[in-house]
Order: sequence, then structure tokens, then C-alpha cells
Amino acid sequence: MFEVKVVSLLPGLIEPTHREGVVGRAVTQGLLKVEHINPREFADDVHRTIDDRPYGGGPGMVVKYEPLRRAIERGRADLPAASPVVLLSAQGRRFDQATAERLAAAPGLMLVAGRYEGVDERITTAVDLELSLGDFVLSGGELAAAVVLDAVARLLPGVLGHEESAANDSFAQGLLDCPHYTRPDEVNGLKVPEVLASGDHRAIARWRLKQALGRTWVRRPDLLKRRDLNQEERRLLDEYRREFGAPAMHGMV
Ligand code: 9D3
Repeated sequence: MFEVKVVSLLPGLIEPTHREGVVGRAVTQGLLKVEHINPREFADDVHRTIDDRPYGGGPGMVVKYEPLRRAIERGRADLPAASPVVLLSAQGRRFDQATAERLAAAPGLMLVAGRYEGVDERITTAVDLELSLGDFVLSGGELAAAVVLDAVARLLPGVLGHEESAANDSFAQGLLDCPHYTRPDEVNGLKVPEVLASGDHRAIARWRLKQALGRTWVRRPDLLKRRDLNQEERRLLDEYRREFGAPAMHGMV
């Protein structure tokens, strides 16, 4: 059983996400347990104050060190010792699939979400890792924590069936996914690529890999730069380039 502690001031933003879908199923199957810890319960005054004005002035409020540290300590106390404590913050390293895989390999996980204009910087001494989802501004770390939990939960042994196995995920291969189609074979004059209905499984696999390589080349050349292509992949990508020409950001806004 993989245990997760979520430290946040707005658990209501996160809780619905582990009642549904893959994460919800992992919880009901007993493969994942999620507990919420609210730093407000660790405030030390009658008003349960968890934030205060920033030193040096400026707008907004800063989450206080002590309530947050106590909440983290409570969570640590009933997690396996090797469970990483992750602070979600816009200042963190960018979260990616490799990080999701490393987190899923640990015995447990703590996710700490900030709010307001930020948390007292000294809380970084109580965490192992700071993660961001990317270069955009969220109102707090709660939804980011839900995203990280989703990405980790689906990698836990037994959570996905054989069919949907995480090893097949395109990002696990360092490529974008190939296009998918279902019935009918023509809609609004738009046809399904013929090869997919050919029954030729080798040709279908080649077509899918070629599309995945081509789309990655057009849309996310940064991903291809970080990945070696074998001879077959280079040949398929060359074919794609000859057929589709220079990147015109096909299908992109
Ligand atoms: C507009 C506020 N900014 C200047 C004072 C700083 C700021 C503080 C707190 C910006 C964002 C946040 C809340 N964001 C997160 O906690 C967060 C986040 C994000 O904003 N973007 C991408 N990933 C993440 S993970 C956590």
C-alpha cells in the first residue's frame, strides 16, 4: 500500500480528485491511501492564524513556518522513513515523467501545497524536493499536488490493467502519442487512415511509431533532442519529413 500525506489549507480542492478515475480506483482497491493534514490545526493561537504579512512589505500574505512545519512533522511520523517530502511551488524544478517514476518507486510520499503569495522560505529546510508544473501562475499548490498524485498513482503496481499499462505511455518512450481514431470510418468527409483498418499489425505499428516521431519532431523538437533514435526510427522520421515537409505546426494553434 502506497501512502500519501497531503498537507494543504484547502483539502476540499484536492479530495474530489481521489474519489474518481484511476486514483479513485487505486484507493478503493487498497493500493493507495491518501490522508490530508491541514496546517490550520497546528496554528498556535485562538484564531488559528496560518499566515501573516511579509517582512519587507508588499502585497499579500505569507504562510507561517510553524503551523506548516508541524503539519509536515505529523505527516512524516506516520510515513515510511524513505518517503520524500515534496513542496509544490512555482519556484520548483519542472515536474516530469522521470520524476513521477522516481516518486512512485518510493514507499510513500508527502505533498505540501502552499497558498497566498507564498510560504515562509524557511520551510524549504523541512522538504526534500520543490516541484513546479510549469511556467504559469496558479493560485496555490493544491491542484498541482492533485496532478502529481495522479501521475504517480497510475504508476503504482497493479493500478493500471495490462491493457492500459503505464509502460506503453508515450511519454515513457520520450515521444508524443500517435493519433487515435474510432468508428465511423468517415465523418464530415474526414477519413480514418487506411492502414489502421488493414489488419496488418506490423504496418500499423510502423505507422503509429512514424506518427509519434513526426508529431514529436513538429510539436516538441526539444523532446527529440533528448532522445536517441535507432536506425528504424530515423528511417520512419525521414519518411514523415518527406511526406509532410518542414514543421508548419500541423494542427497546432
Ligand atoms: C502572483 C504571485 N507571485 C508573485 C508574488 C508569486 C506566486 C506565489 C504563489 C505565484 C504562484 C503562487 C502559487 N503557485 C503555486 O503554489 C504553484 C505553482 C504555480 O503557480 N505554477 C506552476 N506550478 C506550481 S506548483 C505550485
